[in-house]
Amino acid sequence: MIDYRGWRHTFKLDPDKSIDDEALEAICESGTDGIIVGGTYGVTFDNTLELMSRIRRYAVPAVLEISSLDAVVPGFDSYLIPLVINAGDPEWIFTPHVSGLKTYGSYIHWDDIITEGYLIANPDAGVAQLTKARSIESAAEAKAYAQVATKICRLPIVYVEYSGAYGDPAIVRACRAGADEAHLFYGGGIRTPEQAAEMAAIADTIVVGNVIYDDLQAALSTVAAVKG
Ligand code: 1GP
Repeated sequence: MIDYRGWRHTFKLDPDKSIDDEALEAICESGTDGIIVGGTYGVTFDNTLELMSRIRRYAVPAVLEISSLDAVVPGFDSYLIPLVINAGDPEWIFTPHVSGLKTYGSYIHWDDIITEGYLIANPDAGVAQLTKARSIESAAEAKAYAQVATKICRLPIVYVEYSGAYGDPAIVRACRAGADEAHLFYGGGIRTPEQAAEMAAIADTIVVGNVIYDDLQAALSTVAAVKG
């Protein structure tokens, strides 16, 4: 299993978005700790395989965050399995996991599986709409969700997901408190070194996604802000 516990910075690449070879090289050789491959819509076996094989030209660790059972591609270093702890649609809690185990159960190397308690904090994110995520009403509630993930379900990771919007540091801090010794990922709306540093001061690992496709240099500047 990949040792994500030492990760401070990651880039998340979406198989449904195009990235040219030069930009991909810059991302993979940026000094980031790892690449997460994942997305909400349009993720297929073929586009995931294609992206993985291109990333594999580089030494950087690569993990797949599974969001579609049709797009489980062998060959990643590890597999992140999200459990959406504030899913409002109960179908999203364990139904996909049961289907996945029925289909792939005998092929799974359990040492390569990393489970994340996924807390969707931006109601406008695609994944919030897909899972009908319940909104987080207060910092106390955010802390309680993180405790559900780590103290009740004993998950090793809490991932605070603000995908597409920069998050509220008070909410992320509350998750930090609730997550206690568990590993805290933060992702969402990081576009500047200052934002990267601010969230990296709270979370163990920050995840930088969309800005890669809008402003590559801004994306690259987040690495030194965290690891510099
Ligand atoms: C998305 O958490 C990641 O799953 C990163 O968010 O794309 O907004 O950077 P952004």
